[in-house]
Amino acid sequence: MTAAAPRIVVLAGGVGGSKFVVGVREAARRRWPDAAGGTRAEITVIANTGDDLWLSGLRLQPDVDSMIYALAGVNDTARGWGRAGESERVATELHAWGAGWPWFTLGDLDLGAHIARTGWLRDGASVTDVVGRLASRWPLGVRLLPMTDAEVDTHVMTDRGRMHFQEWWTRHRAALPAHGFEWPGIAQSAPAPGVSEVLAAADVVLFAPSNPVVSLGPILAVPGISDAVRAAPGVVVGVSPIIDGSPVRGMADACLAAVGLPATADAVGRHYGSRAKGGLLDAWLIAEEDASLAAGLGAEGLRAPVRPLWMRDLDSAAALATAALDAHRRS
Ligand code: FO1
Repeated sequence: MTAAAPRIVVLAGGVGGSKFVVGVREAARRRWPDAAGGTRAEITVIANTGDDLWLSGLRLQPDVDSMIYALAGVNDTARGWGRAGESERVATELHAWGAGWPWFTLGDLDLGAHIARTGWLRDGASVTDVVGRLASRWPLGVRLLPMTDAEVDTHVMTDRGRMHFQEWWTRHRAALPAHGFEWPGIAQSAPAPGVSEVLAAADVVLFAPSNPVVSLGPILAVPGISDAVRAAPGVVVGVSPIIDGSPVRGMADACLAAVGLPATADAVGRHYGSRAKGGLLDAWLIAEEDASLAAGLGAEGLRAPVRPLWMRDLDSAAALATAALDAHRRS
């Protein structure tokens, strides 16, 4: 990476991804401050839209909204999704009408975003435009791009048939045996405007410690994005979402099992692969608890610096982001 303020691109899912992006923003503010309390670094987040869904006539974008709410500091940190100080008057009415899903709650404040988004989409705006308009409400300090303008909602193949990802995740808590995931239409989709360009100009590309199957998986499955990462001129660094055989958060282990991958930091690192060998990463940050895996990954061409990966607060998230930004330096 150059000594000047860098161009940083982060591939990220929702809640875990947004914690990491908040850390990246903080790390950049500390190292490359500007006069206004922000950063001279350019941070672009490419967000997963595979979690998106239509419900009660509204378009929901859970990962985009988690990212916006966390960067704006209006997220519900205790529950892990949605807005802080939320109420559920409309949801109570919807449930009384038998509308929507009884296991999926649309908070009143959150509904404001869904209604605004759906209205703009109905008026003909693209997903990129809508994400930009939602993100402009607060000074987030990052540019937020959806991975694609196409609708490519995740479907899960289960013992009880095919269902939308949100039904499997939220209603069944990912406990229903799953055999795979599909993103109908993704093969015909294209990166959203700006995605290929920011990757081609990036000094560093970071893979957030997001779910490798259903968060980063769809981003990388949009035709052109994996190739753009492989061709990126800067360093590409991933952060393991698995520590000591367990997901840092969420139910990534169920997703990994469904695609036949063990929930280990080295299996996920190999899944992305080393750029030197046709894969995606130059370095893969693994936790101190997984230090014994570093040598094996290194022997296969994937450098695996061992760092503290837990994001407990802003300082630890910024320290992790700094470690990722510095991973190109030999240690
Ligand atoms: N997660 C839940 O566990 N229960 C819910 O009722 C729920 C509602 C919800 C509404 C809007 C939204 O943007 C997200 C919501 N989530 C809910 C979170 C979401 O299902 C997942 O955690 C993410 O999509 C996975 O990244």
